Amino acid sequence: MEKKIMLGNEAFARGAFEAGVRVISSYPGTPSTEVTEAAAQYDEMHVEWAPNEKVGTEVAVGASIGGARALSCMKHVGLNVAADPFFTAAYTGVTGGLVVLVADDNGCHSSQNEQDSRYHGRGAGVPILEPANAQECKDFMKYAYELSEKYDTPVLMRSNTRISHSRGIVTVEDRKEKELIPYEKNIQKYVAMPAMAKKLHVIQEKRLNQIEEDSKDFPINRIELNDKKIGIITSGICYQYVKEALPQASVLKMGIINPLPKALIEEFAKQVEEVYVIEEGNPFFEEQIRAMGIPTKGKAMFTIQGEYSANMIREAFTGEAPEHVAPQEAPARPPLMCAGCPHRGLFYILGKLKKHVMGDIGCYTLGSLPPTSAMDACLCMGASITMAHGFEKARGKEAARDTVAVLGDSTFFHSGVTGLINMNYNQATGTVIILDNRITGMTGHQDNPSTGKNAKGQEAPAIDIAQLCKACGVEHIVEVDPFDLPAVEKAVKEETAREELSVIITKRPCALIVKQPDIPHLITDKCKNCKMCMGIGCPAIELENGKPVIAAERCVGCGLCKRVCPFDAIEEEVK
Ligand SMILES: Cc1ncc(C[n+]2csc(CCOP(=O)(O)OP(=O)(O)O)c2C)c(N)n1
Repeated sequence: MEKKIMLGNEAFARGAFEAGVRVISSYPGTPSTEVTEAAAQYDEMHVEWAPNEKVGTEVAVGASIGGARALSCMKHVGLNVAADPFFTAAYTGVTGGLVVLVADDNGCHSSQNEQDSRYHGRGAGVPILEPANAQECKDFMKYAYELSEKYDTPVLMRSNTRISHSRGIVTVEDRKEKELIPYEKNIQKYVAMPAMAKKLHVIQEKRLNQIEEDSKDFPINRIELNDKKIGIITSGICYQYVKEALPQASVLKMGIINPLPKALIEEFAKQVEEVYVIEEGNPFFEEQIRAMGIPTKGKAMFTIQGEYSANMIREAFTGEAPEHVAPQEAPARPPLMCAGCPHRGLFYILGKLKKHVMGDIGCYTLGSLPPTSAMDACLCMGASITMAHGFEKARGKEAARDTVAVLGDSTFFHSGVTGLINMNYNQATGTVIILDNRITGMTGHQDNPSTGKNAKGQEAPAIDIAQLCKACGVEHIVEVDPFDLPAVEKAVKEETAREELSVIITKRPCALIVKQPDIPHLITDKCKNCKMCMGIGCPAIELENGKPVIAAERCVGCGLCKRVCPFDAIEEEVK
């Protein structure tokens, strides 16, 4: 059998492939994105980017009803968007095996919160599996499909940044093709209306109780008995930290984390002197284990915020300071818009015009940082448009003259378009700015409904954003190049002054997909040190002896600095 070094996310994709999955529909979100990207490499599976997680999950449910094994992947906040189909699919159950994979972001590396998805799985009443390394990512995936079909339930596969983004050795096997399960109409099971749902809820509860009873024999849980003074109950990445920090301790490593394998927990607790629960995030295990009447220690020694580490656990148990500390803190590298980023021109103008900006989630969220500091709020995907609408309804039409909503192309399709429909329907007068950089930039360049390519890189129909806005009832739609600063300024001034709903679409591809002319610029003697060029926040411009200079190796030659210089002091470098 072949062994490969794989990212946790690649191993999840491999697991889906080997399990005979036929349909995958996901929305990108760090740290889950690479599962779908890696899955798209396998010709045997239909893999697609959906416009959002609700759509992706519903597509997977439809594929399952159609008799195929199916998967939908997302980041933790994506599960909020998918919660509607997810909670009810937990009642209806499945035909082909159905897995929803969610990757949490303990430590908020790339997210707006540290939401703990285990509560969604428990709330929905579905089994949750949590692997602890890349091999388990693959193996648990295959096991999840068996459980899903055996117990007639969707399974939540829970990962997080460290599991998804760590590499490990994985033994790969062949794909086992699964025949499509014959389709039979079954309205009692699949039409979730009140009369059916009441009965389905009873079935769901029974199935969960059955899983709990059977879980003591699931091969994905194991007790590792060592020194019996310390008994640790853990799962996922924390298992790895525990093994490194306290190799002598006894451990119950859970692979199924909802329902908890209670019989195993009781058996383990009887064998050790003291039970400790080590879990990142909320006291999800701890509260349930305490409710079983087992005294535990856990959150009192640790925290609900951020990530744990082997050092942190070692210190908590032994009081010893970490053995290996990095000699120096790495220099801080705050996130920045890339050199040549098309979003920069718009934020420069919005800052200049001192507009209130209801922001959204994407590369452009960085417009909130100095020097542009041109964002007032950012909540969740799609909320720019709806917050701007609420702001206008609270403060009156005059507020809409000073306020814009700003969001990207992928975010517009994800959940912005419904907000725009609402604005038109409820007679808003504000301005929405859609930053069309032809890609889903923030998560690493996934295609979306307007890019003309699908998840496999093949040609696909492209939706015209302006036409879509028009169909939503917006009469005033302007398209501008965000690097044409006078045109952007004119558009923002004119459209915000309007007493009707308007949309500005800034069109310029992401600097990382379209190569710029690449002629570095330099600042000549004409410079009067007014520092206007510093105001665009370009990572290629820095101060040297109090004067701005352009670092040639970072400059991509976009020329935006040249456009803001009032003294014509910036020129293309002549080679
Ligand atoms: C519900 C939800 N799903 C996924 C994400 C991850 N995510 C952050 S920004 C973003 C899309 C950004 O693309 P776009 O709107 O086109 O802006 P760009 O980054 O290209 O400027 C995604 C998918 C998220 N934060 N929330």
